[in-house]
Amino acid sequence: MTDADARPRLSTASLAGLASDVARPGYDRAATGVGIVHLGIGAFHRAHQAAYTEDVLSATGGDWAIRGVSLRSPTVRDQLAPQDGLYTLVERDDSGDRRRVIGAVKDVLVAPEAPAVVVEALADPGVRVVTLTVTEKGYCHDPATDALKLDHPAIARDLASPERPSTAVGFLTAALRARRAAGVAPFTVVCCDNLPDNGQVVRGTLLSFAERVDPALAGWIAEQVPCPATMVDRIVPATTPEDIAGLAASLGVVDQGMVKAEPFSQWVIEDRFANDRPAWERAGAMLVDDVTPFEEAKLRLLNGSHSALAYLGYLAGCAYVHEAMAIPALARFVDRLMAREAAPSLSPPPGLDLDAYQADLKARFTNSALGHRTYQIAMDGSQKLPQRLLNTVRFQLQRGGPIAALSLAVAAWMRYVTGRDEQGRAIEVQDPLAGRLAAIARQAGGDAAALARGYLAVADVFGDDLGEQPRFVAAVTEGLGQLLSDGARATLDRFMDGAAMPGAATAG
Ligand code: CS2
Repeated sequence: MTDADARPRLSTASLAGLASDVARPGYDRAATGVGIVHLGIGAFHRAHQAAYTEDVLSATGGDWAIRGVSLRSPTVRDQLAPQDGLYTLVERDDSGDRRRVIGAVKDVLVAPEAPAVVVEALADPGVRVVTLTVTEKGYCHDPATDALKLDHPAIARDLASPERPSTAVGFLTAALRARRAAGVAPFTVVCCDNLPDNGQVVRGTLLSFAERVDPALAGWIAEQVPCPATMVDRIVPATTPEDIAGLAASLGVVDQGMVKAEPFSQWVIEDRFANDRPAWERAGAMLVDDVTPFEEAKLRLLNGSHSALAYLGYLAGCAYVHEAMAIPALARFVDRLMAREAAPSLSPPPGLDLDAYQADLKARFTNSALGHRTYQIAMDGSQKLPQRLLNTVRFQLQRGGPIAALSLAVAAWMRYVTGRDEQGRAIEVQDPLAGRLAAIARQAGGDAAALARGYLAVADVFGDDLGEQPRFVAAVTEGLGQLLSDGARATLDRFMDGAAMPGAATAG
């Protein structure tokens, strides 16, 4: 970065000097008012919803600029403020890079520095849409039941001082309360996190929170605030210092806010808004009546495979997803997980060809230019497993269907969260339940059955039901035993050779 540091920063002033193949805002940024507040302005938002909004601004204009909010750290604000909010989206695959400068983000607020300013921004009558990417754990809900966790420390704090919130649901409530008091119409809340029925999750947590602050407000929200469901899809690995240095060398300006993504992108949105909305369909988004079948297909096929690749791949020594896909037994395992176990649990919407969808996913996972870390996907597994793998297990158990691959993927998560890799090195497990998961590992002391029992008793993840399902318990325990004694590569080889585990014996 020392070389790159001497170059000017990307900004309104340096924009004109960029190479002609770099796309840039095709509308008057200064004249565009804010219409969207986004909570959780990480790389995913900048590579996904902001890119769709950018296309809409170029196509139709309108006051749809985005005011970003970081709920925790000042990093993104500090990257974007010196750049007038501009950043480059690098679409990258093995054929090269396509670069676009995105101008849709007007500015970024840092919530912990000034919560009242964020409430005010959300209460602004010009804001008609609030989008969120706060990750699964950001809803502070029980992933097994979807209920807001009232004993979550941040929720308890926000309920005690609702006018100085720190959580997404706290901010939404404070802002809606201010809008209602001022006679301003509510905004539409658009959840863009990978949760099943994500509109319902945000609505449920919002109502449960608001009910405790002011029941009349909760009634108003129930009646007036639409929370459409969405399915969001684009692989967006974390930006590295090498990415920034490489872009600086090719652009001639330093962009500390750059994001990289695969070329593929999809957004399916339930068309239910309180007032007007950006014409996102002009940018390729699908506006539909029912998002559920798209969301389930994506969670169970894409994200389910991703988590399996992350845990098994990490254990097998692969830093990146494309490396995990290069292990033949693991690539075949993913095939089997998708085709035999996950796909039959889905009711695809008309026009969605599940076979073609799976083939595309496998191609996307082999993108070796992107550099998507298994460690990044492995994070927060306790919040991801239910919708990615366990709901599929439930479906298959009910009909006596195959669960072998699903069970091995779950066992790999368990092996991973013990916090030791196959060489005995520590894994820094990032998960809201990390402490509890580590304590279970310590207690079980390497005994597969005790370990599986301990983890299956975590109801936040497995509900009250799955630990009582003998087929699932047996398959997970056997998989975990093999992973502990033989390692991921040998376990996968044996699994794919068919000398399989109990789950495979029945129907599968
Ligand atoms: C990934 C997702 O990090 C993860 O858990 O599975 O972020 C995935 O890349 C996106 O959902 C793709 O749309």
